[in-house]
Amino acid sequence: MQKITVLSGGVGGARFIQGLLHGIARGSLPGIAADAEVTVIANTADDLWIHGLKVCPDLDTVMYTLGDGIDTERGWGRREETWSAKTELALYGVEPTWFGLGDRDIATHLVRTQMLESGYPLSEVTAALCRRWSQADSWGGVRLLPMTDDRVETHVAVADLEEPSGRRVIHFQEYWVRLRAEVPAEALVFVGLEQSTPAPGVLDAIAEADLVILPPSNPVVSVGTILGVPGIREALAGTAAPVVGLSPIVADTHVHGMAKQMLDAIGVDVTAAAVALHYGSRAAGGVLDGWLVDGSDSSHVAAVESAGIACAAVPLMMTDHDATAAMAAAAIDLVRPA
Ligand code: FO1
Repeated sequence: MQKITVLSGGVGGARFIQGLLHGIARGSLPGIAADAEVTVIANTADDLWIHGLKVCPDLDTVMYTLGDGIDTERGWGRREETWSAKTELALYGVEPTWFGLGDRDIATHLVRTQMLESGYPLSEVTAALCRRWSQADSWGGVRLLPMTDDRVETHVAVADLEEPSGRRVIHFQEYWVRLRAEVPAEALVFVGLEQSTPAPGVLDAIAEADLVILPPSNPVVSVGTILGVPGIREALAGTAAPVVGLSPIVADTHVHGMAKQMLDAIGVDVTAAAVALHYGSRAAGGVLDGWLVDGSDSSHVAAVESAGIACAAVPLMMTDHDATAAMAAAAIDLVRPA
């Protein structure tokens, strides 16, 4: 039984996983059998407590997407959603009103919050929630793990002239949802990350994998935070599996989300090559054996290769499951033993 492990954020990662599962089912991935098992290690640093509920956007986006409950327009939250509770909260004048919890989505957060408060770790809560969503044909036998059971939150420092320090630190969700990432992120703080430990099953999923994939999720606040959990980078450096990534940066900008603003915040150039070098080649103590860039970035291939990372330029737009499966096939081809 072949094991594929994917380190994923939310929307982009979930879309990639759908294409990967499509390719496995169709047998279009070189050397990958139709019964290959996929484990997803999801970012939890986007998580936040809001209105007394624990919300896990990246876990829920992967869960709803593979479980066929996602709203495909928004890319997050439930389809056929209603917003009565959100409207009532606003009528009570309860803040924050900028983060919308749909009525169906709230049920997920109620189950999660009750279980956490009863002492269940996030990994067991996630497994319990997935018992419902894994019934869907589109689930593809995926095992979904949080990167850690510990509380980790990405906070963003933004300029604020009313503050004596000239800065204010806000939760990542406020930066993304309320400010729409329209102001520079001056610094990032990953609260709790250094003290966190990998959730049960995470290190084994990397050590026992036949292939590890870094999908085109945000390299700083999604894949970057997963790599920041102590022990995970070491597990990637040590696994016998080849590790291959796909660039989230195409033609010097992000395809969606806010990767540009996040890379600016940590001083990494917003190019397909710079992100590969940021992850680092395995030979030089980093994590990558291979890196796919988009056709429009073929000029970056040489720089990536000279860093000791195999590289190819292929179309990286996940326009449909076939296109995404072709990306997965190209990634596997890049690192497959000859
Ligand atoms: N994104 C928005 O732009 N507006 C929202 O009101 C919003 C609410 C929300 C609720 C639950 C959830 O799981 C995700 C939600 N998101 C919302 C998306 C979220 O900000 C993103 O999925 C990730 O955190 C960013 O990668």
